[in-house]
Amino acid sequence: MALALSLGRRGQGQCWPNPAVGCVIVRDGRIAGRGWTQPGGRPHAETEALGQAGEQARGATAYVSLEPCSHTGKTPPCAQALIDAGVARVVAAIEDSDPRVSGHGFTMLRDAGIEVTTGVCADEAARDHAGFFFKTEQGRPFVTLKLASSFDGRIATASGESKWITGPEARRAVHAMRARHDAVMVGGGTARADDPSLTVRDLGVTRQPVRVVISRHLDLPLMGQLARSARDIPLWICHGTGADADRLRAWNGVGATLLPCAADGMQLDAGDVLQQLGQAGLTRVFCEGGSALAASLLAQDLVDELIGFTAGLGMGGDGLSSIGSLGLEALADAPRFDLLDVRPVGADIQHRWVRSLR
Ligand code: AOF
Ligand code: ZN
Repeated sequence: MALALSLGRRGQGQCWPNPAVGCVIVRDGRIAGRGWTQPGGRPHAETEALGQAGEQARGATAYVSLEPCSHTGKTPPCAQALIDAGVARVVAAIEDSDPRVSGHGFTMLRDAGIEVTTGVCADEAARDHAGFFFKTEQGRPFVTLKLASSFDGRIATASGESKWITGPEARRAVHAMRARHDAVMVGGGTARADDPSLTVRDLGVTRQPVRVVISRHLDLPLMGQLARSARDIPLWICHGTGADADRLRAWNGVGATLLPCAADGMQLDAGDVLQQLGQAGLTRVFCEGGSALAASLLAQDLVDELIGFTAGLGMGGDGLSSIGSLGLEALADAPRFDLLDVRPVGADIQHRWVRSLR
């Protein structure tokens, strides 16, 4: 199952709106087939592994990181494929949250006389599939917030200088993280200040993550890197319903996808933005700031994983804080996270945190 889980993770960021599943077929103690969900979400992991195993699947055990599907979509159900291949036993990590499948896959297999074991490495599978589970159960994607800052949590000097706070190794680690998410998201302020391209570079990815920019008034540079590449790499802009018609036309003209979202005071409502992104199929979103967007997400308890890169330099209280105002009075109201792991990356420190259930 550990192998099935790690094969499945190869598909993260590549197979939305579907979950990234892994499958290993074992016959007489030897691996006969390995598979994972393919880019775009199909073929499914089981189909891939069964194709490799061929006749070896007869009497074999299939290890799958998610319940095999039971619905007929664009492809026939994986549960049926496992039955037809003559698999004797299926070991699954966790039940599928898709109402078309949820439990029916196991029933189909058992009804066909296949021995089914579930719940193996369920906690790890729940983490790996968190994006897909969030989308099907809450309608929004899993959100990772990345903040790269100085020792004192600043992302720019008072004059706005921000390149570069962390070193090249940390930036390469960020590109690898982008690749494992369906989308990279920034606020309009960051898009204006940094003119980012938000692509994955030097890692040989086949499917670039969608670039998402949150900008209520659509006041973004039409000459920038995002606009220039919008025909080749998806660019989605979440904007307010009152955005200027000429700007809407212009962004439509450069190839951006426009998603109208509800506003909440001066800004877009982060909850509605995420619902729109979930509806559009995204399961895992990697937010890279800036401080205003980070604050809106945190204020609404919408950050599931927090990744910090901290550099060994101090920028002082006149620098821009990585998280904008939260208006907190009591420390008890501060969004709290539990430490997952820490590692040095080049000259910087990477620390990962998960939303605390306390
Ligand atoms: C599996 N193995 O590798 C994946 C599964 O749109 P379709 O027909 O491709 O079906 C998508 C659904 O299939 C998705 O919502 C989820 O329930 C399941 N994904 N199932 O057996 C896989 N990716
Ligand atoms: Zn399937």
